Amino acid sequence: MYRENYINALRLEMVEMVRDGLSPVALKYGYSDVALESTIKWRPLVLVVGNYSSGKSTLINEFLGGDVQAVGQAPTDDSFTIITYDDAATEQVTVRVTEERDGKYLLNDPDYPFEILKKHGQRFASHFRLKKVNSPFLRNLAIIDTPGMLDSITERDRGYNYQDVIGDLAQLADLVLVLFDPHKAGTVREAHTSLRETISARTFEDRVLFVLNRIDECSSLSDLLQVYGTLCWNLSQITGRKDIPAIHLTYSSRAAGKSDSSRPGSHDFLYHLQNQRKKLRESVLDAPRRRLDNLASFIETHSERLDQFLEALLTHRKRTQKFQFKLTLIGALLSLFLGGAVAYGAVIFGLAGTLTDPWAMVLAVAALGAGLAFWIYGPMRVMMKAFQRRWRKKTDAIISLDTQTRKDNWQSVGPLVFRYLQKTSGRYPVKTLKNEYAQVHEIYTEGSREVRKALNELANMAPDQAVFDNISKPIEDEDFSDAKSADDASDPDQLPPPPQDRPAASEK
Ligand SMILES: Nc1nc2c(ncn2[C@@H]2O[C@H](COP(=O)(O)OP(=O)(O)OP(=O)(O)O)[C@@H](O)[C@H]2O)c(=O)[nH]1
Ligand SMILES: [Mg+2]
Repeated sequence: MYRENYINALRLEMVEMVRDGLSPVALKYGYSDVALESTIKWRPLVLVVGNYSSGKSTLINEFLGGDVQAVGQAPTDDSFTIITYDDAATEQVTVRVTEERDGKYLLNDPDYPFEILKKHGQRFASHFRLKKVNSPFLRNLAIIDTPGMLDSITERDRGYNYQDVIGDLAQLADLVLVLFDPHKAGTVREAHTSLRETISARTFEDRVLFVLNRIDECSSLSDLLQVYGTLCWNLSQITGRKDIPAIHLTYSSRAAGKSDSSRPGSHDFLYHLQNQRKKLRESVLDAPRRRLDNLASFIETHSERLDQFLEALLTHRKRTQKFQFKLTLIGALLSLFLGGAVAYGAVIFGLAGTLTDPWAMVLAVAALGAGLAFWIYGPMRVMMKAFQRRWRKKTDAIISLDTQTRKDNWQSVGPLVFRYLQKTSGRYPVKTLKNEYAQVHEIYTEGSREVRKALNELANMAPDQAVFDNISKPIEDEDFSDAKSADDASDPDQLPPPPQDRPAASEK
C-alpha cells in the first residue's frame, strides 16, 4: 500500500505544482488558452487501439475480470469507451458496469480531461461514452477501448476524423497498447496511417506497446514466426526506424478455448508464451508510475518554456523602459533648452528686463512645459511605436538563444511572445512580471529537481506485492474462472511441465 499511496500523493503534488505555479501565469500571458493542468489532472490513462477484432475488448474484459465490453468476430463496437473505477461502488464479487454516461456529458464536464475532443463534432460525441465499473483493476487507472481500425474506404463513413481522435487520445494517454492479430498483421492500411501519422508523431516511443494478439490462431511455430516477421517489417515501415520495437506475443486462453478446440496444427509453442499475458497486465498496472514520468516531463518542458517566455517579456520590458528613459531625458533637455531660449528671447525683444524677471520666468516655464508635452505626445510617441515595431520584427533577438534547447523552445515560445507584444504594445507592469518570473524559475530549477529526486526514491521502493497480486488477479466468477486458471499458469515459475510430445517435428 505504501508505494501506491506514495505514487498517488506524488501525482497530486505534481498536478498542484502545475495548477498553482504554472497555470495562472500561462493563462495570464497567453502562453496557453486553457489551464495547463486540464489534460493531466485526471487519472492515469491506458489507450487500447488496433485492428477490428484484434481482441481489444476481450483483453480489457480479462483485465477487469468481467464482461464489460461487447466482443464479437465482425467489427463489433464503433464507440470510444472510457472505462473507469466507480469510487462509490461497494465491494462486490461480480464485476459489472455501475453507471454509464454519454459523450455530451463527458465532453462538457471540466472534471474530465476530454474537453479538447469537443472539436471532433456531434457524430463523434454520439460515439463517445463512459462506463464506471467496480473492478479493483481500475483503482488507479482508466482504460479507453476504441473502435477497431478498418480499411480506408469504410473509414470515411465514420462522420468524424478517426485518426485525429486517436491522435488526441494518444496524447492524453500514459500508455498506448497497439493490438494486431495474425489475420491482419500486415493488411490494414488504416492502422498503419493512424500509427505513423498520429501516434508515433505525437507521443513518445516509450508510451507505445505493440501486441500481437490471438497467437493461438497460428497453426504452428513457423506460422507464428512468419506472421511475426510480417508485422516487424510493417512496424519498421511505420515507425521509420531500423530497430524493431518490442512486440508482446499473446492470446486469451478463455477466447481460444471458446473459439475452436479442434483447430489443426500444433500449439505447443503457446506454452512458452503464456507469461506474456501476465507481463502485459503488469505493464498496464504500471500506468500510474508512467504517469509520474510523463508529469515530470510535462513540468520540465512547460516550466522551461514558460521561464524563457517570461524572460523574454521581462528583458523586452526592461529594454523598453531604458529606451523610454533615454527619450524622456532627451525631451527634458530639449525643453530646458527651449525654456532658456524663450526667456532669452523675451529679454532681447524687450518683453522682460532681465532673465530673472518674473515675465521671463513665466515664459520660460510655459515654453518648457509645452515643449515637453509636444515631445512626449509627438516625436517620442512615434519613436516608441517604431521601437516596438522594430522589436516585433526581430523577436528572435530579444534574448540570447545560445543553446540548442533554447532555440528549440523558442520555436514554440517565440510566436507567443510576438502575439503578446502586439496585444499589449509592449506595455505591461514589470514588478508583477518579475515576481511571476521568479516563481516559474523556481519550479523550473528547484521543482523539477525535487520531482526527479522523488521519482528516484520511488524507483528504489519495493512493489506493494499484496496489493499488486490482489489487483492483477481477476475476480473469480463463473465466467472468469477459466481466466484465473490461465493466469495462475502464466507465472513461469509455476508452469505445469511442458507437453511430453513437444518435439520440433510438429513445426516442420
Ligand atoms: N482464438 C482467439 N480468439 C480471440 C482472442 N481474443 C479475442 N478473440 C475473439 O476475437 C473476436 C473479436 O474480439 P473482440 O475483443 O471483440 O475484438 P475487438 O478488437 O474489440 O473488436 P472491435 O471492437 O470490433 O474492433 C471475439 O470473437 C473474441 O472471442 C484470442 O486471443 N484468441
Ligand atoms: Mg471491441
